[in-house]
Amino acid sequence: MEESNQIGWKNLDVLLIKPNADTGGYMKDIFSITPPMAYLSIAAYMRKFGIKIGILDAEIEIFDDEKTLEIIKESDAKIIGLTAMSSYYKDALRLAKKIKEKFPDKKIVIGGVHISSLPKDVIKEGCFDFGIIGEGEIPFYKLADALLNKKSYNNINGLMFKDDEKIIDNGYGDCIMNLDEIPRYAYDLIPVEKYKATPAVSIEDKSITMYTRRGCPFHCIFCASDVISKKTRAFSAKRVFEDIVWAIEKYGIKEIIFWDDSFTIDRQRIIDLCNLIMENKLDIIWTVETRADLCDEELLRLMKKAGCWCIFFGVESGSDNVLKIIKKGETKEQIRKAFKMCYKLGIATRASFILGLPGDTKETMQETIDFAKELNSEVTQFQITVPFPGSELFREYEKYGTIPDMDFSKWDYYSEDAYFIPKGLDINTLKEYRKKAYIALYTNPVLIMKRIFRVRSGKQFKSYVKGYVMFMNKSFGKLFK
Ligand code: B12
Ligand code: SF4
Repeated sequence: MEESNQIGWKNLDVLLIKPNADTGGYMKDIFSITPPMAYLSIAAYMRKFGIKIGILDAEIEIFDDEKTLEIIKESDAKIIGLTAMSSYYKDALRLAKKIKEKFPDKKIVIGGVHISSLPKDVIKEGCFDFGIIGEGEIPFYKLADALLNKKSYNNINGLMFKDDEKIIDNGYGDCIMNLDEIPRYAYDLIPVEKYKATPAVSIEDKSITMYTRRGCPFHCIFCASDVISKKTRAFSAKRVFEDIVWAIEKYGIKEIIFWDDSFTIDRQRIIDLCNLIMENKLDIIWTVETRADLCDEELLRLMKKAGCWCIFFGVESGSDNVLKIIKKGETKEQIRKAFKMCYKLGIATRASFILGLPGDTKETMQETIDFAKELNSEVTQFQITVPFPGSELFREYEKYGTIPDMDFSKWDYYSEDAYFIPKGLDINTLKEYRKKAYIALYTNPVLIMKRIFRVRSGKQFKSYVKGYVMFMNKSFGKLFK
């Protein structure tokens, strides 16, 4: 097995591990694997204070648990960090149990969206020594400092742990208000060249992922975004620009994938960033994700000139009533307008729709399919609602419907099953409508031709063909089971 660690996993105080995923194999099929942004940020921050820290992404390295345990032994790290979204929690739990068994003296700390959503359930398991709730940089640094230097950790904000049988809950951790204080993300600790986004998202071979905001001021009921960051803030335009220049110089990067949930929240920041890119004639293209109501023609025109080739919109529904119930805070008209602007300016779009949302009926799901056809985005995806822990929908699902199976490891937007059934609907109807939706968008020659005519470059075309073939091979068959 080829080893590609950049700095080695030896002589460490702390080792951050992304466990190999036993579960979530389907996600692996569809998505290529993306860098662990949480670890890049935490490691960058902790290194500032002299903590020797490493990152092991067992998924990208294709290391099984036995190999991971070997690396832990070699690393000599006293503290092991694990991260988990809900779908991957079982993997973190499995690995934590093995670590505890083999190295009972190592302290295991879990952070991320799952523990922040269901902290007590996780701590009760007993194999994690500490949980960090919310953003990790400050609380984890304080905890590591305390453990390594034998200080007290009892009062660190953001910490949860068991003291005998009592659970100590110190609430949310402190967060860094000025994000520019976080040094450049520690990309040097991961094998950057191995990560690659799926073709529908990225068209260049050399791309890199960046995340330049924290928190979202909106509160859509199906989303768990605000479980980590309670305060919204962003890296400055100057800082983002410097990071792009660095990525170009260090790795020859040609494309940036900004994963921010709503990239254009702070309009002026984006204007400043676009101007910096253009004034300095950076040879870079980029893609973003944002909301339709945060777009206007002047801003989009500038973004296009500065290299933005594609925007991903979470449209969710074609029913204004459902959009209201899910607290999306947008209307169909606003969405329509944003897509028209993109097409006029030559910016490609990706659109995501959710079927089986609270309030959905057969009629509203048909409206969603019709709206998807009307928008006819270059790439359209349909999910069945997943009520992820941390979302209002998870907390209050009984108001809107039922959850048939609480095994989170199966929960995935792209799985063949349904994990939330709105009142008045059933699993088979949801599956039937998703099938109908994909047939409507992907077998209609007129819609396909219109999309082809909108393609702007050979690279874009090649990437879409690759994406379609991948999708057909890996997913379409499953949808029709
Ligand atoms: C970017 C993103 C993605 C990207 C990249 C993910 C990645 N590899 O990092 C992509 C598009 C690939 C993605 C995919 C998925 N995502 Co996603 N994603 C996000 C998003 C928008 C931002 C996450 C991020 O990078 N933040 C920036 C970093 C710096 O912050 P962070 O990860 O939260 O980490 C901080 C803390 O959580 C904490 N922390 C985290 N880990 C650890 C570990 C330790 C030891 C410590 C101390 C602290 C700590 O400290 C960090 C720094 O402050 C969030 C929404 C949001 N705003 O949080 C959804 C979100 C995390 N995703 C979500 C989901 C569901 C998914 C999918 C499962 C979707 C699906 N297929 O069904 C897939 C999983 C694919 C995969 N294999 O990872 C959900 C998770 C809900 C839940 N309860 O699990 C969220 C919350 C969005 C939502 N719908 O509600 N996602
Ligand atoms: S779906 Fe998007 S806009 Fe809505 S709360 Fe989540 S991140 Fe914010």
